[in-house]
Amino acid sequence: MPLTPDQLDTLAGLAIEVPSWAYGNSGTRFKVFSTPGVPRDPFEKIDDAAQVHAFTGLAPAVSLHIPWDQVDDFDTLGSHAAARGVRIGTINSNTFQDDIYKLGSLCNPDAGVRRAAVEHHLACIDVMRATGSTDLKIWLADGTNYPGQDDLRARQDRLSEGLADIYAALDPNQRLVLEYKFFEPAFYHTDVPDWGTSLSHCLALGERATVCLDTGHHAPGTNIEFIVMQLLRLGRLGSFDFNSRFYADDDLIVGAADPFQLFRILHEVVRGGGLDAASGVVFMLDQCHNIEGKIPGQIRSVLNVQEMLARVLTIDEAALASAQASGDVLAANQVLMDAFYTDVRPQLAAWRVDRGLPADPMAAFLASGYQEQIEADRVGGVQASWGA
Ligand code: PSV
Ligand code: MN
Repeated sequence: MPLTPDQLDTLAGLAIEVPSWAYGNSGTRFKVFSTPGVPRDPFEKIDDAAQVHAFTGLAPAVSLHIPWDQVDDFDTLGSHAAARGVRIGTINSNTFQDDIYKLGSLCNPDAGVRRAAVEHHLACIDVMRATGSTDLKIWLADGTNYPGQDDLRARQDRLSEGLADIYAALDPNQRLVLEYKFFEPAFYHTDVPDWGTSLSHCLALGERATVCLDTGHHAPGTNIEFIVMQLLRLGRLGSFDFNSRFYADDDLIVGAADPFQLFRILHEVVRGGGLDAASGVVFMLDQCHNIEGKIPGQIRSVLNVQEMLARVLTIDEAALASAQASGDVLAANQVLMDAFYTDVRPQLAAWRVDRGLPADPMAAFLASGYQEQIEADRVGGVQASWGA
């Protein structure tokens, strides 16, 4: 079924936050390859992110990582973003790169280190105040490598104390978003390994604490759409970190590894009201482009989300409900598959043209000369890279 005008309007509400770190160099522990024209500071990262929005109309916000994106004056960075037609989105804290955090941050056995980690989050809240950002996203690298290394339960108690201090410092219009990950960099256990742990802490903190679901942070075979459904049902899905993976936390382009999984996830988003502005669900990308172009990689990513959402919107929900009610297993499955195999691309191209956007954003960006320009202009200085 083609998309109806109403469904196209729903699609128009899709806003994706792009991560500042996607524009810098990144790699694996084996090698970080250098790409000409890569930004040298947060201002240039915003410039590149703004290109993604200009060509797709899908990416009005840029997520920052502190201290990677530390600047002297965040008011100026916020104005720079506004001048480029985008805004600052989620602020991500980083307590995983200082030496003091070797044994953890909020869960560290040393009270002084725990205090430093809380202070870092308070500094992030100041950045939010300066930039108008409303979400503080916390992902902790905390965990242990060896059984017996530390007291699992004591670490949870320390975590809950630290989170409470941070939550108490938020302004009424700000939220805390707690991201979980079942492994890495700790290999025996992590302190926030799953959505249940994240949710328990959020419930204890208060209603402005929600869960961040990074699609790459689950064991292979996990039914992620079930988690999406449950968190939406409980009103605690704060945000997505979209990416895709074949093996571990690969941070590849969303929808590249398993498009059908993205379709199933987005179906639960739609069913659970996650597209409504009132739901507060933030659609963020958390990706790195190690070998492909950074800006084209981000353009492809936001288009993948839009395209898969459009396919979801073509689902004949009435036919699905009736097949489900009558226990017709194959008919119900067929309704989903028909939508999944619907080619919405020509309709999306026409929809873009109606809104003054290029029919083919990727081709338009490649023809724009922007990439050649930044390669010529950005000489000297130090290129930004993952962790810098
Ligand atoms: C951790 O793997 C993570 O998903 C967190 O969201 C970090 O902020 C991000 O990756 C850093 O790339
Ligand atoms: Mn993430």
